[in-house]
Amino acid sequence: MSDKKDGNLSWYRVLDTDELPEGRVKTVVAGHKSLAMTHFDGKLNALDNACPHQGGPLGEGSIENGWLRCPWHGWDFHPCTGNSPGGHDDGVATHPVEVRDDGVYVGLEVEKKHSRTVTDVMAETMVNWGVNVVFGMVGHSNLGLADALRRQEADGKLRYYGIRHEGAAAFACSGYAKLTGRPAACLGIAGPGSTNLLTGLWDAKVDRAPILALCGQVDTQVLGPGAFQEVDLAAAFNAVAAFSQTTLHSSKHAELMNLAIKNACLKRDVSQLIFPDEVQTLPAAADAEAGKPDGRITPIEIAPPAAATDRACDLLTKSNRPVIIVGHGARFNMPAIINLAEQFNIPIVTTFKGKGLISDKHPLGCGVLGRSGTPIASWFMNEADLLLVLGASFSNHTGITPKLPTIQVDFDAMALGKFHPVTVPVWGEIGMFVNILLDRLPGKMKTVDQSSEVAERWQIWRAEKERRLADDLGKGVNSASVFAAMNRHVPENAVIAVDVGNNTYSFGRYFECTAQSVLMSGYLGSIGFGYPAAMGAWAAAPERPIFAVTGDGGFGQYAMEVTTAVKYSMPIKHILLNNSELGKISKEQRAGKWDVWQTSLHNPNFAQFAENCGAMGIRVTGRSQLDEALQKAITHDGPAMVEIVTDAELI
Ligand SMILES: Cc1ncc(C[n+]2csc(CCOP(=O)(O)OP(=O)(O)O)c2C)c(N)n1
Ligand SMILES: [Mg+2]
Repeated sequence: MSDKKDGNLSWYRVLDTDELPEGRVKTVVAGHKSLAMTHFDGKLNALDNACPHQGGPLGEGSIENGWLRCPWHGWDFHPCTGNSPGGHDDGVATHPVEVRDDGVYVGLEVEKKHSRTVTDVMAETMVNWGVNVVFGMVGHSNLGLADALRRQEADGKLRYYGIRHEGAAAFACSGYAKLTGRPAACLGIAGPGSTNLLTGLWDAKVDRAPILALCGQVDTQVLGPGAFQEVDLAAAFNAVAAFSQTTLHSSKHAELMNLAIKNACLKRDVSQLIFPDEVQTLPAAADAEAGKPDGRITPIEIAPPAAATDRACDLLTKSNRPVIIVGHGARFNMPAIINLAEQFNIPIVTTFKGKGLISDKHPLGCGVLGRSGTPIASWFMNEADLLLVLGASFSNHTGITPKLPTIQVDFDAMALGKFHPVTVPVWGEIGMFVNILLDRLPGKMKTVDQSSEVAERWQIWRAEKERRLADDLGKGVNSASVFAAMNRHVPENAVIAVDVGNNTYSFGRYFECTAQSVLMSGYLGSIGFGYPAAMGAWAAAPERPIFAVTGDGGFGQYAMEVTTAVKYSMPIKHILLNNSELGKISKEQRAGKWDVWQTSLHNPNFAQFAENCGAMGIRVTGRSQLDEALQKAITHDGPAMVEIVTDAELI
């Protein structure tokens, strides 16, 4: 629509001259204003498009017996004057209309310049803290906040991705944080939009990933009795949020955002801010300053207590066959840890969540320990005389033995000796601790060189993997072949977000990492994580190749997010193992002597589905097609799915 200024009026072209027939009403938009245009008694009229009763859209009403009737509750207004019958004073305002040669124009008062709101101040605070990626869905009860985010986006300070299900927003933020250690924000409306965030928030929480949830809420004056979409969000988020506050009229708005982000970052946990609708657009005080992290956040490189490091050094110098076990908590300390391992000939195994923290090609890298691991890692743990556990949480899945002398280092005192006593619990930052060892241990260690054993064990395992490549029961591709093909094609600097299920266990077992980063739903173990987490990884590291590995069951939960990847040109390469069942559950049912029940899946042709969404889709039914399919997907400039029909038995 063209827009012409004239004195204090802006003139907007809203209709073609013959567009609206006599006796009809229609909604038009002029600038940021919605109007009900009527054609009555040969005259075109522009009325405010909100019934004074409850804001009903008069443009969607009808003209009956000479009156414009509100579609919601039947209030009447004169179609030309906007007056109500009987001369009551609750009519609607009208605006000048001109019929010109090129169309119908409405004159509106020149729009006032946007005045800064409290949510503007909070959004400015977010970006000052570096929280500049938001995944979410806009809607009725978050539009004021959304507008503040939009303004940051327009200034190039924030990126916003509109997802198809808020659960994907929270998983995307979790993936973002697991990769970077920094929070992103997820946005939902009151009620269902916010409750949809919960699973992803739990995922972030239990894996110690910082995350910020921004939740719309109904107006404060209707809080309580159970208004439309009113859910007590503080109560609903009580168990998941380490920090949760409602933004009020009288809040210190910048400070609330400061605190929310500070809590998320330092506790590596969930922060939630709730925004009642009308608070979102309150004008900010003239002198309101945005918050910032300066002076609010401490460096975290604290040294462990000297007694603990002394005991740890003592044990290490007496050990002949120590093994280092690294978990996700050591993700950002690997150069120092690998340096330590190399100096003193210490093999490194990882937890599943730590997969890839050391290259499987490194002479001291022994792969993943536990249920999703290789026989190499467990062999070295079993042969060790001392375990040095860095940033791992002793999950069942990993199965770190309680029988060996153990030094455990963690930033969280509660994580030390979590399930059983350890010989030396060391409370402190891993990087600091490792640097102390690098300082103090030279000349004192008497470890045997285990690198030839590492090579030998890998050789045995690789030969076994090779033998499995040919397995074929005529029911689909075997998993060993899928991941052998990924080994040939996935770039070294890729990020791989995996899901949950047999597909993921097989990935853990067969894929060999070099420098790839692997992201997963560790402690929560939620299916559906893989694809949205890849979206989050892309937002964090768009320069890296991004992969998702999922099964058909897990992907089914967030399949529509392929359209999100297409919309925002996220070039995610999705490897989908389609075995037409909840394979892991069938296996569990068999192992538990249950009947196999309700695990079969009725699937679409996923590759065609991806194509329908605007992505590339390739369906692979035999292992000879794997190389070409992967190559094609990887070189495709955009999101691509390789759907592989796999055999549920050959995992
Ligand atoms: C949200 C959620 N619901 C249910 C489960 C239980 N669960 C674990 S694996 C799995 C099956 C996944 O099926 P699929 O993605 O096809 O993987 P497959 O085991 O077949 O490779 C289910 C239902 C879960 N972990 N998370
Ligand atoms: Mg499956």
